[in-house]
Amino acid sequence: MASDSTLRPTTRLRALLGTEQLDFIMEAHDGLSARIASEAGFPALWASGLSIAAALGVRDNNEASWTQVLEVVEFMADAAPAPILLDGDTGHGNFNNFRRFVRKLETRGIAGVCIEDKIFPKTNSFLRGAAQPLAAVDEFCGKLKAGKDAQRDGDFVIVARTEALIAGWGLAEALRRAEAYRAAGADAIIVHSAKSRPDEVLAFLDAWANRHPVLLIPTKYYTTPAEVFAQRRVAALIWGNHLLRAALPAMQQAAARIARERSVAGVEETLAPLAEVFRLQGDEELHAAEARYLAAAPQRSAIILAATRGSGALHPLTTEVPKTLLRVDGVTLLDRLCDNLAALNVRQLNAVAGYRAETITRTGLRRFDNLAWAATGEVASLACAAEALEGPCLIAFGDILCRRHLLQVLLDDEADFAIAADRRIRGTPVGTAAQPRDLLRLTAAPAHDFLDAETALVGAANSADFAGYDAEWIGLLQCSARGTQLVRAWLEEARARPDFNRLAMVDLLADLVARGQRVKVHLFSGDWTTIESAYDLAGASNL
Ligand code: SPV
Ligand code: MG
Repeated sequence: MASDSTLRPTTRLRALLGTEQLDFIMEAHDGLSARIASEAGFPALWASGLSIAAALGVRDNNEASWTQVLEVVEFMADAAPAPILLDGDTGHGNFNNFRRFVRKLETRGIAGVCIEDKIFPKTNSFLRGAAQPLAAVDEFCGKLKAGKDAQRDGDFVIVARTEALIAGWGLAEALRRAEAYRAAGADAIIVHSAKSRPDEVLAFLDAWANRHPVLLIPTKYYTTPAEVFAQRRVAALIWGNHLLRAALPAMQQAAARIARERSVAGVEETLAPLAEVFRLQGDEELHAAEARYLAAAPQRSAIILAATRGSGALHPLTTEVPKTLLRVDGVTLLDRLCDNLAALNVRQLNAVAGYRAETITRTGLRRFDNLAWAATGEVASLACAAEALEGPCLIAFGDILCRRHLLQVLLDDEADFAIAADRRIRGTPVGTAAQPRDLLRLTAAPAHDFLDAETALVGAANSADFAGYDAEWIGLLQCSARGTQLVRAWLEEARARPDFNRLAMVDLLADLVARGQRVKVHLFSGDWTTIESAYDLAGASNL
């Protein structure tokens, strides 16, 4: 019954105290050691004050505050199914502090607490034990009663530990105290001893005559066979500090050897493999939970059209590289776009290269070459990457610079076709001829030009005459899986057109709309630019 994991930890610990058989309770001091002890099959754990303090790097003198202890035992309870009996030292104050402590332990899933009849701040029983003052019996009994009255779960266990033998007050005093604590409501008694022989403990057990459950901590009289205690119907033996002490030489030897050898190669095979660390942390459960609860990450891809050298105005800058490799603040347009897309979970990045194609070598970027780049347009370039048109896909110009949120809005859009547009059509520097732009006509131009908004496309063209247009295309087309297939089919069909090599992406957009496809338009204000001149390049830093 004690190991029935459907029962509350409190109920399991209580049952363990009541059985005829001798049980073994293992020390643990953090979540990891609690899990290890629990896996080893111990039906309950002793959250040792000594070990918790040592693991925290402090002394067993109440140097760790009671709230810090609470934090530790909460990790332990979360990590291990076995019920936890906390070494509560002296109860962290008087009756009032103790009853509050009991309530808090219950909320953290702790099954029981043991308090000892010493004075706060206590010292470990094996350090100058004979010099340690004991609490007044009445005061300690009041503390036990307050704890029992405070517990909300009737099965929560409170163990009273007498230090009468440790302090050298003798058997009669140990018996007197144990009886007083039993009468005050303690669920079990611990009589502690620092002797290497069990005689005084056995004398206690014989006189006690099993009138109430007893637990022992045979740290010093460890050579006594457990059978001796089983015969006297001791409820449980607590192995008080052994996992902590097992870890110490392992850590010390590994640390010394690594320092000495200036390498970890020598110790590697003596260490737990990382896989064991992950197993103990429960990674497998998380992995399974992710499959259940996390939406599958969308398989996003992008095709970047990066074949152009750029207009004549840029030629002094693009002698060696295509336009997409021009740098703004030291980073190429292509890298910046790819980095942003990668940060937005776009896994498959493709680019169509043309002019100086061999200079596009970014790792992880799949390159398609448009060998006829000098005589063809954007659509012909896209057709070179037709086989990459699979699943949701973003088609992007390689010469744009835009803020990441703009990409995010499009990538998150599940419409078959979604594009980004700027309500402000970029001007042309004074004294130069008006440059043709990718212009859009929209169903309804929003009232404000400073708010991001959403509308739909009516028509599109590359034109130097802005009249009748509502916005400029930002050079980004997000297609759903279905949209991508439609684009692929459209490209197949378009290849037969006599003007195929001259087609621009806006022609594709216009044709989609003409065929009744809805092209959703996200309107932005600024937050992007294309590079068409050294003037644009200089201004791009501001973005
Ligand atoms: C502890 O483990 O912290 C104990 C047992 O209280 S002993 O160290 O033996 O006092
Ligand atoms: Mg202790």
